Amino acid sequence: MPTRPLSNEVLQKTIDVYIASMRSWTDSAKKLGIARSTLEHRLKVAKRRGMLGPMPKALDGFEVKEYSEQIGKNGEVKSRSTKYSPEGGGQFEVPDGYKIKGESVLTDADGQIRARWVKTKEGEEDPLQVASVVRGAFEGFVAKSPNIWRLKDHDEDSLTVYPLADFHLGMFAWSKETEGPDWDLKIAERVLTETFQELVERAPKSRKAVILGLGDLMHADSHKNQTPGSGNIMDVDTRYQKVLPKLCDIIIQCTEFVRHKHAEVEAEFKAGNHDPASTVAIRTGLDLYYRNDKHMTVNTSPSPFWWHGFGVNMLCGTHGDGAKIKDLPGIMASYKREMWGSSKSCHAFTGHVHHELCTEKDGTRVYSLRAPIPSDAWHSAEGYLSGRSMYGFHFHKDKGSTGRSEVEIL
Ligand SMILES: [Mn+2]
Repeated sequence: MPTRPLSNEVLQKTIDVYIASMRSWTDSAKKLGIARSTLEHRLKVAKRRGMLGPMPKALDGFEVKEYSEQIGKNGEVKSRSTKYSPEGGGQFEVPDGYKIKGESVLTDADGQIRARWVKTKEGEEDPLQVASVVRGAFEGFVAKSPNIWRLKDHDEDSLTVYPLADFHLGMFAWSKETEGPDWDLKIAERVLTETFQELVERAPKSRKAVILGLGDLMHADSHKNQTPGSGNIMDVDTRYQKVLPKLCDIIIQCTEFVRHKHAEVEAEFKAGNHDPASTVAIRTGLDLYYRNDKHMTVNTSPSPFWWHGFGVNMLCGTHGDGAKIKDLPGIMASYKREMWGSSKSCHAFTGHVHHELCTEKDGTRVYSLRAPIPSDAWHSAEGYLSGRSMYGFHFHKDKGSTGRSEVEIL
């Protein structure tokens, strides 16, 4: 145990008793109720602190280091010189997380401690303390990776189609003007990826999946910020050179969610009226990104139509600005006669008008899908208001359509 330094108060009391007892060690020790050796030790400490004279008493925490007297011709004391130094360090405190392993002391001839070495080692870790430290470190941590686990028990006979329609990335909406939510590149990235993640989490565990880009994923097709066809000026958040790479990031992020959940994934991107040139870049970018992934196929067909046969199902997709919805069943039958002939359940997906519609003609269903974005100033002024959703459509190779998943954005 570390020794507490003797207080000046105790020493002064000892000196007083010692002087009153005519400097008798035996009497003083008896009166103080201490051993002679203790008395001797106290007097030595008192002397070092200058309490017994003839030098001035040391200040608290100091002791006499050197004392000298200059003697005159007649043997009288001419002057006295006293040097003081700190009486040694304060109490040693064990650092947090450490415990005392051992101690060594250096004493002088009088047994007074002149130096002390305290050996410490790291204390044994308290598991509860470790747990609380780890918990603290992760406070406020938001996981970047999705809560989607690679599945081992896929439904071998099922397919999920995830249409990505009308992101109009780069579109800018100011709530004060549109009476709807604010929208810009940053908000779009967050809302689109979070919604799509939820959609994938909710989808059934089909072995196969298709990411179907239905066009107008970009709002502007160049730095001119006009619609490529009619040249209408658009409200654009930022530079084309910034928006296109951001769109590729968002699509890759969405594709990664799908790649995690499903075993075999295809992606195909159809051009919209807003982004015919950018769609070529998106296809090329994705194709290059996944060129070494054997579970991922990016189809780079420049056709405005997507075709897919899956068991009894025939599926088709196109942006919706070209072929009319009512004509799509006929187009499916004419362009892909064999697929049409062997199918029993036919479905076509479109975007473009940003609101939901499902029409059926001659047994073929044609879906027009909502966009996941709010209205811009022009659509708002025209009163073109629609709800916002992202979808997944599910098919069984023998049973046809098995329903859909939808996440609404409110
Ligand atoms: Mn469009």
